[in-house]
Amino acid sequence: MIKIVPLNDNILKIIINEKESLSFVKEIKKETNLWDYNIKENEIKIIWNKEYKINFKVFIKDHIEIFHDVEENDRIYGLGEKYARLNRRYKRFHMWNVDQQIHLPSGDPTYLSIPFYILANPKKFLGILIDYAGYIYIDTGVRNLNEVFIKIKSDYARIYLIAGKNLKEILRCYSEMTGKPFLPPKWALGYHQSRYSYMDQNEVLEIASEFRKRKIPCDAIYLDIYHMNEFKNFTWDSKRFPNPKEMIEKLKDLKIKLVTIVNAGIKASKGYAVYDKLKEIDGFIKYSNNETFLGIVWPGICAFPDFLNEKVRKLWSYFISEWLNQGIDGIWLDMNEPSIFLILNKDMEKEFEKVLNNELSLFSFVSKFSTNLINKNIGYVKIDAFHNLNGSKIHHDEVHNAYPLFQIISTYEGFIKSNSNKRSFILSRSGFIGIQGYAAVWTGDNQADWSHMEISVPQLLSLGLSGIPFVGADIGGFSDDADPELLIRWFQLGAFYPLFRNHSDINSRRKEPWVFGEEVESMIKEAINLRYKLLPYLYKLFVDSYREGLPIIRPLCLEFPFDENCYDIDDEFMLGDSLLVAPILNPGSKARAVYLPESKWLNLWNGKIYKKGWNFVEADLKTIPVFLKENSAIITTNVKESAEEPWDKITIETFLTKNVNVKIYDDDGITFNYKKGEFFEIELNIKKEKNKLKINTNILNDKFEPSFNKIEVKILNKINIERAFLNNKEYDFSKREGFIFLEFDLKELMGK
Ligand code: MIG
Repeated sequence: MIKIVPLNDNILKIIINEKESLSFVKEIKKETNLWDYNIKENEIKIIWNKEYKINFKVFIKDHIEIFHDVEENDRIYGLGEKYARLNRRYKRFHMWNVDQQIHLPSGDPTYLSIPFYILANPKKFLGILIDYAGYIYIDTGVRNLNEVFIKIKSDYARIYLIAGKNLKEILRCYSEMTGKPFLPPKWALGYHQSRYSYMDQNEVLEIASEFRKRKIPCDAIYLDIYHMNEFKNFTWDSKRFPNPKEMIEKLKDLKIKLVTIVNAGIKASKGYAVYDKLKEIDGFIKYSNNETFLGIVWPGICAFPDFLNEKVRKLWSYFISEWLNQGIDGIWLDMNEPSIFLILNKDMEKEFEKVLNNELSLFSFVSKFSTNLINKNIGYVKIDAFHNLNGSKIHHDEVHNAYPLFQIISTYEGFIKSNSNKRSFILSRSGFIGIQGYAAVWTGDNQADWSHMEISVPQLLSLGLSGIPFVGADIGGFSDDADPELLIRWFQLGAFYPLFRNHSDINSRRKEPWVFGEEVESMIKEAINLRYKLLPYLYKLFVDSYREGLPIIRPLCLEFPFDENCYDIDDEFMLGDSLLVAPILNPGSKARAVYLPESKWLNLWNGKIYKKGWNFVEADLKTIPVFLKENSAIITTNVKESAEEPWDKITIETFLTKNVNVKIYDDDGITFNYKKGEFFEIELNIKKEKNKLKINTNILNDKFEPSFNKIEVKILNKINIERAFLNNKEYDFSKREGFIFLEFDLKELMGK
């Protein structure tokens, strides 16, 4: 049975075999007459606003098969973190969270699944969202060139079509349906240092003071699994970390936050309070015979909390809050696909002891028993087990992809329980539709290789087009050894990742900013400094993201949806709507070709101005090509050692030929008071009229006293100004090194 329900001007719902089931979508219903549709047996024809046409064929078997047509010049965007280029057309994808070790196009599925994509050409923007957390297969043009083929392993399906006038409108609608992104604390926008593993408390403090000594900004340090006792969540290894309280206090003095890893598997051992308490409420995933489902992960034999069960979420949020109460600032959720090395059986137990005693490597162990795996990859085991969803039994197959989401929501509740007015920071590897409301995402175990750095760009851009803005890849590559050039280039790119984190594997050479000596360090430091300089601009982008669901880094097609030249470009991107970044992605390259869309662009490094089209741009090892769009601006501040520090002075750096509008936003950076309106926002209009510079300000909200008082306007292009006006009164300006500056005092402006 197929049913069609237009929900509002942008959204139409297709129901195949109506059934009450888990949903990840909030429906917003409003009168609409923009949708025309027609169902004839298994064929559906849909027209939106008399403009966009799409036809579906639906076959209902023990699973559901759907075909829809694709126009010749349609691109397909989205589908989460897949290892594919930005345009996902002519590929095959599996939606099934796994611990994927192959970070190349052949490595599919990946850690996180988002069954949402957008068909786009300059005359059509149509999103398709499949509201189902079990296995889905999507063929974007292999079987039939001009057709998408979807197979849903289920006997029911709910599909939403989202139509909009451009890509931004689709993303706004998507985020209204699935949740707006959370606003992180300011510190989370700074630089994060991680390693698998900083082995003890002294090493952690050494790393922290190293940053301060070298005057390299840093906001967070991560503890990987070795902080735990026997890899048990929410415990400390008392030999390595004899005095966590003292360590945390010292880190606080250095203004460095602490983020600790938490794994999904719980060591199944009586006497371990976390296990006992979960067992007490019957809170683990179970086999059909009601026994606890067990698998092998780092701690050995593990049970898996049933996060679909509300009681479990409540208990877990309590564990999280107690853990945070020690002064821990962030939670890093790993292995939550869930990743399981092997399903346990009796002959393995003895052998696994050897792994725990370091007599056998985990990989030899896993390959020995790999007949148990669907695929040779770790973490791709079949979980033939059940959950308890509001009292009814539901097979894991039906909810697999949403398992991490429920864990994340419960972790978020733990933050609220610990301090109801403090913003959370959760970093998760796996996730599903809606994760953007609660957590940031990193792309897992990449390698120190140029190809992995390159693919991270379309990967992160696509996560943004899938509603998830706060994303990053491990800078330098997680496993294998980086060389100096790769590390420099990756830091230069990573300074623009929404999540700016360096992490590395236990078996790889270290990747902290200073590991290749002074010269390399100074170039890396410059990249980190650039990030801190851009924080006010970046913070405003996070606020826009929270308000509108927009990504922080954006493919060119998002900003220029009517310029088809932009549609397949994924080695350049926009940071917000003003900056275009063209990273160097190859060894030895000291220049590259850069496509610049409409308008003129100013090279931030040398002030050179470029025209629309393909340009050849030089970039020595110290430089990443970055361009400011004509009549736009960035907001910068002086570099500080941490992102929480007051901005004191703001500089609006603009490329002005006519007219620029710019907004600056500030709040306390750590509480939810902004939700009560306690933020500061000012809008400036900067105009060049012949030889006159005219600046008009408009305070949009002043219920928070901003962390800066001086605002300076700096014009980066050479123009001739003879007189300047601030809010229609003649005002002093200066000319230094060929640039025009105008500086004013905010308090004065506001008459305070
Ligand atoms: O099986 O905790 O992706 O970031 O360092 C590997 C150890 C487990 C995988 C994560 C990686 C982390 C590592 N973890």
